[in-house]
Amino acid sequence: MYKACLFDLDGVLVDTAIYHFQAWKNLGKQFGYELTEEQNEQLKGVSRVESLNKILDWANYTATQEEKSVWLIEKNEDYLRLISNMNPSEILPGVLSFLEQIKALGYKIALGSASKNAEIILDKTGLTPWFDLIIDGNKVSKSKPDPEVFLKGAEGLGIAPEECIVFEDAQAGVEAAKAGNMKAIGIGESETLFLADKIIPNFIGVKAAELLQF
Ligand code: B16
Ligand code: MG
Repeated sequence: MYKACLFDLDGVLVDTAIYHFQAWKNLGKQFGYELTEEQNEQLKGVSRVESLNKILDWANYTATQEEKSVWLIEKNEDYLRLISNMNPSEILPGVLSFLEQIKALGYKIALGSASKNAEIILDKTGLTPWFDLIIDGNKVSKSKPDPEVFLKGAEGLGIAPEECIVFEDAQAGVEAAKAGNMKAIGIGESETLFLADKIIPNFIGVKAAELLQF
């Protein structure tokens, strides 16, 4: 009955959260703020502009529109520098075997990421050929937990939302999948992903045919 798997990128297929963290930390120093790892957790799956707004809130800093525009560009330039050496070794453990299994089982595969840099990351890690469709931050106007990114994925594949399974590491992403009438498999901890239909810690040793039974 299920025909497509829709994957979030950061935190599911690759771990770019460390690079986002470094780039936001570097930026925070400009207004004297030290971002913590706990706060970085809350930025997972959140768009670039919303992430900046959250950090400014935590720092209690009222920025002008001009400052914000400059900082968004600076953060992204820093991030692009940090990911410039990414390579296939940064694909998270078990992911390639899982993709092989679902391809063999006949599932369509799409990306549903908030990142505007998703295509660069997929290319650098060699993941691009696995995808029938890529929906990223450049193709949506509403951020997760709005289901737009996943609904566009289903529509682009020509598959009903009810026949799609989403893989997400962020609470906002799981909410987006559920709001889109899809099954959600959380990758990570049950404390944050409790709304998911199933939760796995990672893809190591996962048998797709069993996991995708609902
Ligand atoms: P960018 P995902 C998200 O990707 C990241 O988790 C989040 O930390 C980041 O702020 C967002 O992409 C936007 O990324 O600045 O590259 O456009 O988890 O939805 O794949
Ligand atoms: Mg993510």
